[in-house]
Amino acid sequence: MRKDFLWGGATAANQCEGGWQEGGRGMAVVDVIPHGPDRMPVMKGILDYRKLPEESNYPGREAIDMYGHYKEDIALFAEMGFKCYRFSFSWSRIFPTGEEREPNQAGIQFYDDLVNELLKYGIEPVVTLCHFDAPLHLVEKYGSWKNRKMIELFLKYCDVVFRHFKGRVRYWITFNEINMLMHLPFMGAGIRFEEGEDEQQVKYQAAHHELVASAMAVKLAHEISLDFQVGCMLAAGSVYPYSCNPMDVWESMKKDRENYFFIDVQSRGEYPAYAWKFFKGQGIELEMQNEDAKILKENTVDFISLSYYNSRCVRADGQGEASGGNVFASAKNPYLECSQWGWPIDPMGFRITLNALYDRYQKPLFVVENGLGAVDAPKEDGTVCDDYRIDYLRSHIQAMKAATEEDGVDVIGYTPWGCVDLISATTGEMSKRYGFIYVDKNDDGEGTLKRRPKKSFGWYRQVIASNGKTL
Ligand code: BGP
Repeated sequence: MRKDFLWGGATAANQCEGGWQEGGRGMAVVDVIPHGPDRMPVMKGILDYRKLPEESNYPGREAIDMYGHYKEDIALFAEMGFKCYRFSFSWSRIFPTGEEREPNQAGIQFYDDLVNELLKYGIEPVVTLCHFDAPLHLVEKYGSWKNRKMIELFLKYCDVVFRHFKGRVRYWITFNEINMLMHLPFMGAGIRFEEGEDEQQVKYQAAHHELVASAMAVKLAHEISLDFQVGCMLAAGSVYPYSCNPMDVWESMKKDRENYFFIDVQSRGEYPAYAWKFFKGQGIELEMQNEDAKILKENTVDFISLSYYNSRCVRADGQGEASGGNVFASAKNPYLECSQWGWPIDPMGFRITLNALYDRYQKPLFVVENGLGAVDAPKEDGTVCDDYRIDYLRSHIQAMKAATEEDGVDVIGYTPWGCVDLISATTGEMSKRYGFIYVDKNDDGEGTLKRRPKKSFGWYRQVIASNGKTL
């Protein structure tokens, strides 16, 4: 691994920060996404959160209260030897409605303190600008990313944080898992469908707005500081053909392109030919402005960040058993074991995915999410022996090492997801844990929020200390 490899961990405001009414923060979409059976329909934008029963429970509102615990959490990250920490700014903490002229000083102050705390330990901050938490006011007033107005509001927010954190934050990621917009449009981009709306049309129009906003953010960042590195972020995982039947192979190529589409625009700077043909075939007509093509072309990303949890698999006949895996419908791959939540476990797929992305884009890759969501059962004395998590991470780090050392892929960092236990995005559960640090809280929201290192904590510390040699 490179000497300056960025070992660390990742979280996001929407799943760990809490403090939803502290310091003048405005409401964000995450505050109205409930736990329980209504969660999926709300995240998909087909159930209006305003119609939810009053007693609904919204786990993101308190989450693990990192707002009140960040010093303690960062001290633990430092103890593990983190070189970097990926987290997100909550847009509505800085601009509570998204429309204020001036930022909320208390919000800026919170991130000042957090960033300074990281720097105190020599931990490089990696900031996601928007991770599943569009300001709710903008959803209500403009329909969120359906509306081009969002570009200007997003850039105002970027302008403030880029200038304010210049010299302290170097790595920026525009939109977390930008392709999630296609699967969970409300969570991903604040999109709620109205009766009779053509969902595909709406989603691709919103995607266009995000893609232009992302490119304009790259432009702005580079104008403000030559030192800034700005990346896109893909929910990655190569799609395998179920068999060598050419129809399965073709189907897998099409499925891969549904995801590559976003990065093709953000990294190569233009809509790929297959996308234009697809839009035509589907009757999708995008409203674009004259300057958009130039903006996209001239402001491509500096690096490509990605999450990898599992590979996917597809068969053209649509038959056979289905499998889970982060809302990406997939055929069940008979060669792979699955996690307790039905997500396939495929370290070799990680190597394949890294190679595929590097072949396609030839830009540095930053793995900003990877990990195993599992139930942890603390013993009487509170210790958690999470060998299953260690096994998952070990095999994936081995695969990443093979991709870099044997295949020549340029990977600049690795930040396992949910380095401290937090709320699951897809299920809203606390019991789907990823962390090296156990947080005492259950799915009903009860617990002391006390933090405690798990067995994997010590294991990961020595991985970092040996730059990935001791696994
Ligand atoms: C990614 C998200 C994260 C995180 C992760 C794990 O899609 O970027 O926010 O939640 O998936 O998913 P889950 O929490 O559903 O297990």
